[in-house]
Amino acid sequence: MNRLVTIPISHYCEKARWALDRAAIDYIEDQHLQIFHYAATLWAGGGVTAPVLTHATGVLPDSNAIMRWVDAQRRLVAPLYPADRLGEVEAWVHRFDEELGVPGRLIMYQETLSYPVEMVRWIAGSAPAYQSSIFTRGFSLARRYAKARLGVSAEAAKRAHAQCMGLFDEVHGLLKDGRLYLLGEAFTAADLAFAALASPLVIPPQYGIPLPTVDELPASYAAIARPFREHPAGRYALRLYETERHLRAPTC
Ligand SMILES: N[C@@H](CCC(=O)N[C@@H](CS)C(=O)NCC(=O)O)C(=O)O
Repeated sequence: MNRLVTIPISHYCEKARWALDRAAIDYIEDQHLQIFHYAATLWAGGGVTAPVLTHATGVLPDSNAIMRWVDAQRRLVAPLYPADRLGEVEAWVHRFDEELGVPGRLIMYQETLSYPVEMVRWIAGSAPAYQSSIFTRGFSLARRYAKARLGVSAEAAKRAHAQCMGLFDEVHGLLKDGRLYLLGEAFTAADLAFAALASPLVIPPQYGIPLPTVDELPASYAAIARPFREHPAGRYALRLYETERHLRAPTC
């Protein structure tokens, strides 16, 4: 059986989950909280980051490798990587990974690391209960670790905010001509990556694990999320979640 090792809240893991779900590929998800995931990803044959997918003949230690593998398993009418747009799709996915995934995650940590109990509830998914319990009790250590590993600070979050807003404006620029999807008329890995990686900013209700509503977020986080949700690119990400996240893609 395919096994996907994840950090449940991770939006890179969400990319992999979404791709597998969309192609109706069976898998077991093995969820672990941050730091605890190291044992699971390394044991699975991956590196220090999640997701890692183990399948019958190999190990894929990266969300983009997983999306590419999914495409190779099924002849989808709308593949994630259409052959005639490969370069463009890959370029957008790479940009979203670096310019949205990384700064969006930093904002999420900056805005939640002061709320240990709520945060652990939001990020836990179905990770083992002992992990949540240790995480909550050792939260000050986890907070220090997150700050050091990801460079979380108020100053960095401010820069991250400007970077994400700039990218949202750029995405809006693409969509202005009325196209249905980022590259035209078909959903691709670029759309999936944009919507999944925008999740910490737009908080989609259809995310792969239950998220708090915007009103349940700490006030300062909600004040950041609302303008992103109302931005045309944010509305686009929310629409993709609503219409595509739980859709099974037709095969040829
Ligand atoms: N390029 C990787 C990045 C994945 C990634 O950064 N995952 C984060 C979770 S959001 C992680 O596992 N971080 C753990 C760490 O860096 O210690 C992918 O797309 O799979």
